[in-house]
Amino acid sequence: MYTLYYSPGAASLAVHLALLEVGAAYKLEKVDIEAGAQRDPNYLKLNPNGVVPAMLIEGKPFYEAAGLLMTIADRHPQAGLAPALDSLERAAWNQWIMHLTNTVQAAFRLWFYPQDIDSAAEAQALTKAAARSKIEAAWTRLDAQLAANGPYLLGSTFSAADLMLLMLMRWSRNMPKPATEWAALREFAAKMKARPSWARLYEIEGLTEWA
Ligand SMILES: N[C@@H](CCC(=O)N[C@@H](CS)C(=O)NCC(=O)O)C(=O)O
Repeated sequence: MYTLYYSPGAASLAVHLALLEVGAAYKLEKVDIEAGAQRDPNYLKLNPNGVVPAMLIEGKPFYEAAGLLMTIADRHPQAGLAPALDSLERAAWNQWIMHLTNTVQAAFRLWFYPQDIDSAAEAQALTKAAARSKIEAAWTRLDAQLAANGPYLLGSTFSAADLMLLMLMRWSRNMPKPATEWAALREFAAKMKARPSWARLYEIEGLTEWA
């Protein structure tokens, strides 16, 4: 049994999708980010970084969206979200999830929270411009990858890496140049959104945008 501490559409989304994909039993606890619940002392005991998600696995707290995603994939091998440990596909899977979290997701953090670097308005504008440029450069590379070797990040095999990519693409929906402006990424999103887990996620989290 898992308990996912989530906020609708936040970094918990990929983890929630993975739980749905593997068919695991789980409970949800909503963290009201707007109200600052992520900084509540009780929540900080679960995730001392004061961000969403956190997840209890057999009662013990863990955090970091990409790590949680990989853990779920490994704990439910029958769902096929993670390639075999000694395979080349696994090396590619590790590569993509790490790239998505430490490069693309990190740039999104700066896009959404430029005040992490400096609270002055001018500095925030500079940070956002740099984040946008990093995100768009990443879309260009990911689009080329999918165009040449898609339709998924591992080629013909769907995996947990695709859940991470879909979440990040969704985050770009209100940016000046959303990820769907890139043709192969657009096709990828359409394919991923046709999975039953996507509709179920929207229903449970109460999401409407970018359905
Ligand atoms: N590296 C973390 C980042 C998590 C993160 O930045 N979460 C955002 C929501 S998407 C959050 O909790 N924001 C509230 C805040 O920073 O106060 C992860 O992947 O779990």
